Amino acid sequence: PPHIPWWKDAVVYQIYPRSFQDSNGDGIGDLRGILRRLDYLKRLGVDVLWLSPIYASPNDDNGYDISDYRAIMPEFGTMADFEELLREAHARGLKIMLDLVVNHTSDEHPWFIESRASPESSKRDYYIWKKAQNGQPPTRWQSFFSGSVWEKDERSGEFYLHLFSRKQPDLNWENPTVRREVYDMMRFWLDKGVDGWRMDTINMLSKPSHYPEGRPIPGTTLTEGQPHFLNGPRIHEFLQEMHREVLAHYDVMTVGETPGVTPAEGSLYCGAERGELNMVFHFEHVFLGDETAERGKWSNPPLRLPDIKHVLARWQTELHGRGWNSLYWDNHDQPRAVSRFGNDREYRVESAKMLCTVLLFMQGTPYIYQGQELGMTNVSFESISHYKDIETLNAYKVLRDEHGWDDARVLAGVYARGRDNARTPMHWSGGANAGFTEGTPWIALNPNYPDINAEAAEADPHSVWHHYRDTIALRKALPVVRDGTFTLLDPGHPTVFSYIREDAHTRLLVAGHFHGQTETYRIPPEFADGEVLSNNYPSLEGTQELHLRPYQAVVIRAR
Ligand code: ISL
Ligand code: CA
Repeated sequence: PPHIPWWKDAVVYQIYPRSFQDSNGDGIGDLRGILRRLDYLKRLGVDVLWLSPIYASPNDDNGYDISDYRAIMPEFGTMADFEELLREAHARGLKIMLDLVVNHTSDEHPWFIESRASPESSKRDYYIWKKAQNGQPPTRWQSFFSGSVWEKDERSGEFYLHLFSRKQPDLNWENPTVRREVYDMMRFWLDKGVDGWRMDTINMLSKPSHYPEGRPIPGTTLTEGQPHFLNGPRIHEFLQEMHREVLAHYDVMTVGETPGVTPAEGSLYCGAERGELNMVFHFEHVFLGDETAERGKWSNPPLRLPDIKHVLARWQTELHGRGWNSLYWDNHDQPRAVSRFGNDREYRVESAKMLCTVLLFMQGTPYIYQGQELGMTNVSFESISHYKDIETLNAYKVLRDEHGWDDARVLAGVYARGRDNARTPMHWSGGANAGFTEGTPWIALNPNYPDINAEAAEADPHSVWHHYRDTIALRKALPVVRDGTFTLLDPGHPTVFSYIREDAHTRLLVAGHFHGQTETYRIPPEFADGEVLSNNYPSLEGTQELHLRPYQAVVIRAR
């Protein structure tokens, strides 16, 4: 039989350590907190834990701004804590992936401090410095976190590039010494026994040799630089080098975060024979409509299910047999999926389960973000003063001061799409601070924790949690989910997402209803008398004409 890499059978659980579990009462989640919850994760049935960054950081962007790649953030614990966590995870058969953030460092990293000290510094070329032309930087590209991507350094009068905040200067991947430093650092962690990497903004590493001006962004003096820095000229060369130098020598899994990548581009990153990555996170389903909306995601353009289905189906079919998909709805940068794609009020439980079913039965490696297994929801804090996320706070200022949006309009965007929706503390119990901390949490809790929490969910056999656990177990028992083909049914249907998974032995029909009304839905005849393997309702009405209840989801095996 062909060799099947372990990560094709794995289910990954993402931990945002700051918000997962505090162990010492300072209000900040930490490594010993994660240690305390390993048995919970084992009971859920996941295989791999991806930890968002745990390294030393001034926390301008909650750890995505690293000041020492080989040290643990003191707020999260010590290296001994990390080694214990890794040991205890492995003892339970759980693997641990770390976040590799090497497009940029913190401006407080010693490399940047030295680089900035003088144009003659031996580290100058570790970053991307440009001389001013008539006092101006090379382009007017907009940063992901608002404002220009160029920051003037008063000492030399030169500008440095930062695609994210000004405290996240971009590394210069053209410099072979930088690449060697990164590879050494990766070996440092892999030699400790780390099982893989999630690679932050990995398709932005290779910058163009010139800095052409981008398309103007209406209503601003800035331009769109993304076409020039996404999937840059040497990106595949760099990743193949990283693979040759480092990854090929370890049995690890890799997933690249690649905003703006299409299936054709994606298969260049994860094509089985290319020696780059195992899989990528694309953003086509979560950024739908943002491109053309005024002020992008903050306008929260309406979603159309046929568009979502089209995107997901294309990734399924175009990567089948070529690369490998990652499957996700939620992560630490996205609003809670049950609030965005489901109904977080009267059908919260049903819709959270439905989203679980349609996601986990596609081909690929699923990623579950902490709290998703409880059906945790978005939060609406009453004022901006409760928000912590740099992207949200910067956008708030720009939308008010430069675009003239009133408070209510900006907050509507924040409520719908802001990153802090996903970053409120994990709900462990209905007790004080949801069992997250005995101190004051670093960010306010979602007030619905008395109803939505892990303790209650584990005790209730009809909870979202049990649906996740059962669905994980079911997908593992059915090789067709890993290997079979994917065929989308009824692409234009406005509220039902249904598809067929098929191999030589098994045919499965998966159908999820994205609406709060009952819908009559006709299925192919061979499933009419099929076996219902999964259902988020106690029963299913109809045989060939299904009467799908609000947010009902079923999996039927043809006899
Ligand atoms: O968060 C986004 C939209 O709200 C994305 O545009 C995001 O900035 C992009 O996907 C890159 O994200 C990653 O790198 C950032 C960090 O802030 C994110 O948390 C991380 O996932 C910079 O390191
Ligand atoms: Ca703590």
